[in-house]
Amino acid sequence: MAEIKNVVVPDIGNFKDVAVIEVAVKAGDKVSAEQALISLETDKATIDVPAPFAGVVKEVKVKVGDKVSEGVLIVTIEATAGAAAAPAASSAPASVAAAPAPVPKPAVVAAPVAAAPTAPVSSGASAHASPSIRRFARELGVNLAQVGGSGEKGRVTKDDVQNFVKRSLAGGGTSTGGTLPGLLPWPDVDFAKFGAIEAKPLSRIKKISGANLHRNWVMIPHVTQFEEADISEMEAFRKELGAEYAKQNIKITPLAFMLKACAITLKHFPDFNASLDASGENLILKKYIHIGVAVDTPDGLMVPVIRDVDQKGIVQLAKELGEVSAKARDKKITAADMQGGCFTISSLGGIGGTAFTPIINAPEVAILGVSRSSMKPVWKDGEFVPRLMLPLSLSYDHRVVDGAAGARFTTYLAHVLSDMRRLAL
Ligand code: CAO
Repeated sequence: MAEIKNVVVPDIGNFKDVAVIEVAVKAGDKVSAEQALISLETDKATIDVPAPFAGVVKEVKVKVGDKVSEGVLIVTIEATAGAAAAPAASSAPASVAAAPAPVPKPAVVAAPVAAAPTAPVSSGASAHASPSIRRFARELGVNLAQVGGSGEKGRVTKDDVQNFVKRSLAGGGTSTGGTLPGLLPWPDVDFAKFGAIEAKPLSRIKKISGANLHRNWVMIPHVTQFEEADISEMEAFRKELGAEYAKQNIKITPLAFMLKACAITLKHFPDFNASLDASGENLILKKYIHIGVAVDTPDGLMVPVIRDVDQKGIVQLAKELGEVSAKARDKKITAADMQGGCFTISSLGGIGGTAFTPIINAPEVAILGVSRSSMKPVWKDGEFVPRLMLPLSLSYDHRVVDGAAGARFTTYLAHVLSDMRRLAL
């Protein structure tokens, strides 16, 4: 005959009178070994108490809100014939009907702490949920950070996860490209109620680049690192070179120097000249340096790629830059011209601004934003001297690049730009 065994609160360290925050089973439920029965919460951690063996729950002896300590009876379970105690407890006695069944090691997660206001991304680690709910969410591929918690103190419950999945499946396409799981739908406002309006359809390029930008913004945990490079010497040289090549109709802009400096820096930091593969588990390091350049056209943004930048000189790069931007603006650019990039430069220096946060061009790892240079007083050798400073904004994928590496990259890049000799290396 099947035995009915007691399951008690196992050793949970020094905690006493711990609150039951979730009861995951009821009488009649079939449970498997290790399945969570109840969740407990201390001020430091959330603990799942798992079933020590498979069987059918006969009685549940606790309810949400009860306070329990080690040894308190939680449930009774009629063990499935032949069910062995879970491995963690296999050496303990399991056959005496009235004796408490040995309970496997409880699953513990640290209690949530408030995420830093600047935390670039949430993987769900800061969501308030018990280990069993975390496991449930993981099995369904749900990011807990996106699920609103309706439980006590904002805790995410099983119902919250299920409702989230239902909402996500029901959230079909909208004019804004689909509702992201957990987000409110785009506001549908009758603007004409407030004054005259005119509808202007987005260009084809804007629609394509918009969808890409949206995906990249949502899927990549961006961090932007800012830096200023002293380009006083570089600018003097650029002007000289510019006068020389004007006759050949080659315009030497700061961007040609930026391309070269980035190629040198990418060589020095190979993890930036790389892409995550589709599985997200491998970084593909590239042995070539092709750099995309964002070009503003009347129809929208295009990013032609300049190949083997490390192997070309400033004049050649300036020439190619002129050619590709003209091609983009004349709508002659092909899909092949925009493929194969390892890194992107987006320069708004010809327009203005002091800094911005560019969006990474997936599957690249980083993008450099360049703003307008300006003369600034710089403290040098005991006095302020006027120097031409170029603002740089590097956005990088924080899954691949650590903050320290991001800062090293921009520092190195600024160094290369301020020391012309390094461009020749
Ligand atoms: N600081 C100061 N002046 C700068 C500068 C900088 N960082 N960068 C360029 N300039 C100057 C150039 O020297 C040039 O001056 P002159 O006409 O007096 O010689 C002027 O600004 C215009 O430069 P340009 O725009 O013709 O050339 P470029 O090589 O700097 O840029 C290109 C080429 C194609 C990148 C640019 O035309 C462009 O389209 N920029 C916009 C990119 C963009 O939209 N990015 C945003 C993407 S996210 O939406």
